[in-house]
Amino acid sequence: MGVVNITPDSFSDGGRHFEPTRAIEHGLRLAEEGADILDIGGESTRPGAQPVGADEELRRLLPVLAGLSQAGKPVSVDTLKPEVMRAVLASGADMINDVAGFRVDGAFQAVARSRAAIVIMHMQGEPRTMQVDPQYADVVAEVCDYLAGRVRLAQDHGIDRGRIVIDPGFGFGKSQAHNLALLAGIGALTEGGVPVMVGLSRKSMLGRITGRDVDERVHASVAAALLAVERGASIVRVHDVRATIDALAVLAALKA
Ligand code: HH2
Repeated sequence: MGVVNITPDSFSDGGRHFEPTRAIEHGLRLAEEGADILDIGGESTRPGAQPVGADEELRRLLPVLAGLSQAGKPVSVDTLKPEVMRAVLASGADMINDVAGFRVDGAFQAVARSRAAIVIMHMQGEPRTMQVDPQYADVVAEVCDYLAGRVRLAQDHGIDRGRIVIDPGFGFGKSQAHNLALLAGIGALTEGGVPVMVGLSRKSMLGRITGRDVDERVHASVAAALLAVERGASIVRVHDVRATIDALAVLAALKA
């Protein structure tokens, strides 16, 4: 999954693709590089980011969603607002990626009657304060239990299990130790049989390991994606598609 941020303030590439034409060009490039899914987002979820209204979020998303239909790849929309979900589904979105795990009132209902896939992500707390002091007794077990509960609730809302993907939410209310435990423990997340997605690309946990700034984390991001897939992740959400594809090709050759 290739990331297309249409925001002025995303941590990894803030402002670079804020104009719709730039965002569409970027998405088409990622598709050409081999991304199987394009994930577009109109609101930054980085710690401390300012919330954006639904109108503004849609003003950013809709032209890019329309423009990317020519890529011939499924388009995912990264949003936590039910009104945004409904509008983008009516405009052809194939997947809804919700970092809040469909916890906002009406979120499951907004997607239930569509055929879109959904990504349910785990987050402790909310973006503004989630990194202040995250606490878990056993992070892997708690994230597994939480996601299993959300999958059951999604099914109770009439969402077929085959439409659901889960994501442990690296960096969303997690310390460095929590993130590393989750990366090591991806296998446990896959045990329920629901596909696992991970977003590790360019994140600060990789900056802490390597001492590199955000635009110098390609190698660490590729290593993290490879380790995640080896441990059972089915989808990796990445900024550097070409580099990740090459690394995954090596892994695939080994397994062939
Ligand atoms: N991470 C980010 C955003 N959305 N969605 C899922 N499912 N999993 C993730 O790990 C995830 C996500 C943060 O990355 P980015 O979009 O580059 O930055 P920002 O949140 O500032 O837009």
